[in-house]
Amino acid sequence: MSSLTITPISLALGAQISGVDVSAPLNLEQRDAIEQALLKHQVLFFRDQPITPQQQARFAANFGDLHIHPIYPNVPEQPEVLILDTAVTDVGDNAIWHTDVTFLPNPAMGAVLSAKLLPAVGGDTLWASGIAAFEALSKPLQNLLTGLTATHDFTRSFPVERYGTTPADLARWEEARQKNPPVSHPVVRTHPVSGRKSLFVSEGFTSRINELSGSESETLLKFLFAHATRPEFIVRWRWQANDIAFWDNRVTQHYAVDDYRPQRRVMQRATILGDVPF
Ligand SMILES: O=C(O)CCC(=O)C(=O)O
Ligand SMILES: [Fe+2]
Repeated sequence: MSSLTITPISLALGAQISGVDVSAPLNLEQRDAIEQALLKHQVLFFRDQPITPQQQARFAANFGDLHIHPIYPNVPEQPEVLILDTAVTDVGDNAIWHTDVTFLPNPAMGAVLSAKLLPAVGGDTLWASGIAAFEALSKPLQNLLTGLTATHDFTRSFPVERYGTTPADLARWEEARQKNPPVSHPVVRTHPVSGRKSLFVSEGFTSRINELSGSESETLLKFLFAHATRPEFIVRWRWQANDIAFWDNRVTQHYAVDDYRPQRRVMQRATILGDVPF
């Protein structure tokens, strides 16, 4: 038996987990208990978990292959761990509701984020449950959305104006853009393990609903972006240094509140690849 303690912190999603050392190798029971908790609570929070990039990558790799981000800087000796440091990168693109890397044909199943340096106050992160959002829609709208597909576009969150300011950055951005052409995903995604249905569009990357006219798509997406992020479907996390968040990126979106600058904030993320959404 694993000795995890799971304390829900909101009704739609989010639970705090104690009784495990994330920096150490997990045994099978611990791994499975964490996976079960993730399926149920969608985002897990662990307190007081100082962790090296190597340990973070090892923890994340319990749940799948890791992704190397095309744009964000990474830890040189552990490139699967990216660095979000306000002293290095304009991280403002995370202050928009988004699901990570949905510009990939197989977006992340999850991500593990570690808080390294925090402002005295501010810099919270919010997660929203796409399952709660979908279930709250009326049946007719659920039926309309099921079967539709949407385009997810890398350049919505990584526009050339912000990521191509020097010739070297421009070359990196251009390569990333060519390697990540727009992709289509279902508007309503079925969780590959739990079978639960989730709204799978987000402002960060979703540019249009393919089967609708331009103005229909624009209006419906505007509604869905607002609906998906209603307070009822959200958990807000107030970070302490050495906290770790682990979210199910298949059924959630998140928003990093950009209210603390010019204070510095440093986070590190390991991103776990998932399967092709259906
Ligand atoms: O900095 C944060 O709190 C979250 C940033 C983010 O969007 C991510 O790590 O995927
Ligand atoms: Fe993100």
